[in-house]
Amino acid sequence: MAGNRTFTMIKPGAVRNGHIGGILEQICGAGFKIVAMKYTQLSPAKAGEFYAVHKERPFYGELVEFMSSGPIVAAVLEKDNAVEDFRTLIGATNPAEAAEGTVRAKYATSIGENAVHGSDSDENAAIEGNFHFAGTEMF
Ligand code: 3AN
Repeated sequence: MAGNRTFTMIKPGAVRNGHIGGILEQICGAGFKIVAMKYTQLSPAKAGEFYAVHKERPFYGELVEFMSSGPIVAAVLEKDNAVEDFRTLIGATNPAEAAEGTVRAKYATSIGENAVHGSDSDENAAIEGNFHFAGTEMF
């Protein structure tokens, strides 16, 4: 994937709370184009693999349990400066610190259940997109 792409997941809490439509509307309204998307559920093993970088963190078990607790929406998004602009759109990891109007300020309920994931680098965007999608599923 090129540097103008990022990867996101609408997390199980936001899906359960009925926010898929509101979040997608905000993402598309901010100028992101959806180049891949699926509604799916991660197994605990898959969630653990996705968040392997956090394995040593105290919240890892809780994170894996939460991320595999229900369906998610996974998507690859395209826009100039996608990674940085998307992280600005979603706001800080902790919703209490997220700027007003950001996705996490509007839809997150806690630092653990923070509504959406957004890649933190072009390199990780490519790894994470390829983790969820085959080349034939990205347009
Ligand atoms: P971000 O998703 O903003 O890049 P990271 O990479 O630091 O944040 O954390 C990955 C995920 O781990 C977060 N989206 C959040 O769900 C969870 N997480 C981070 N910090 C905590 C924490 N202190 N307690 C519980 N969960 C956390």
